[in-house]
Amino acid sequence: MATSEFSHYRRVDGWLGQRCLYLERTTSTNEVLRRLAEEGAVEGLVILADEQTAGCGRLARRWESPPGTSLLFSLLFRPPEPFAYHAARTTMLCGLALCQAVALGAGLTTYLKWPNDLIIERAGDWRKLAGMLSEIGMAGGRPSFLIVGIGLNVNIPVEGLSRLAPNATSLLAEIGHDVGRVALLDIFLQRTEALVERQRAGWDPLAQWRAGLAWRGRTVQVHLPTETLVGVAEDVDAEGALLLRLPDGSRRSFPVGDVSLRL
Ligand code: BT5
Repeated sequence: MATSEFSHYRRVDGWLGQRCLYLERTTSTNEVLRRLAEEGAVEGLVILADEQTAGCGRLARRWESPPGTSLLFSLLFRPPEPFAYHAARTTMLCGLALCQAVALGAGLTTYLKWPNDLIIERAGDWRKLAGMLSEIGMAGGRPSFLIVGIGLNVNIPVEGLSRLAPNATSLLAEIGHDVGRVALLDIFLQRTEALVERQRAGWDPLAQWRAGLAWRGRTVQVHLPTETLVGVAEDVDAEGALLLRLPDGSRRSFPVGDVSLRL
C-alpha cells in the first residue's frame, strides 16, 4: 500500500501541529480528537485522516470526501477565559487562515459564507470548497476545549463532485491541476498559529473576518430547523451573529449555530 504523504507529518517549529496523529481511515477526526481532549491532550494536537467513514457537518449532516484526495483534519485549542469569546475568535481566525492558505497555496480568492464555509463566487454562482465544524468540550461542568474540524476539497476531480453536494467544488476543479496537500496544511497551520498568538495578545480578528464574508448587503434565505426567512444579510455583530433585515423593516440576529444561509 502506498504511504500517505501525511504518515510522518508534524510541524517542527511552533506548537500547532507539533503533535500530529495521522489515521489512514477513521470515523471522524473531530470525534477522535474529542476523545483525546477529554483524556487531557495538549493544545495544538492535530488529527489528520485520508478517509472518514462518518465525517460530520453541523446538525447531524455528513461530510463526504473520496479517500486520499483532500484535507480532513481537526485542531485542538484550549482557549483562555473568557472562554466563549476566545473560542468564537479562534473559529473566526481559522476561517481567515484557511482563506489565506488557499490564496497562497493555490492562488484562489475565496470568501467565508457565514458562519463557517469557504466558498468561491463566480458570475452570481457559488461553490463550496471547504466546511468547518467547531465544537466545544466540557470538563467539570465548564467549557474546557475547542475543536475546529476542517474539510477542504483539494484534488477531487470534477466528475466526483456532484456525489458530495450539488454545489461542491475542489481546488483541482477550480485551477485544473493537483495541489500538494502537505504544503497547504503547512501554510494553514503557520497562519493559524500566528493569528492565534496575535489574538491572544489582544488583536480582534472580527473586522477582518467580517470584511471577508460573502453576501453582506445581499438578499439571502436563512434556513432554520423549522422555517425559512428571507431578508438582507446586513452585517454581523460583535459575537459574530448574523444580522438580518426582514421585509417588514425589523432586524433579527442569528447566533452562529444551527442556521444555514442560501442566496
Ligand atoms: C460543514 O457542515 O460544512 C462542516 C464540515 C466539516 C468537515 C470536517 S472534515 C474533518 C472534521 N471531521 C469531521 O467529522 N468533520 C470535520 P455543514 O455546514 O453542515 O455542511 C454539510 C453539508 O455540506 C452537507 O449536508 C452537504 O450538503 C455538503 N457537503 C458534504 N460534503 C461536502 C464536500 N466534500 N464538499 C462540499 N460540500 C459538501
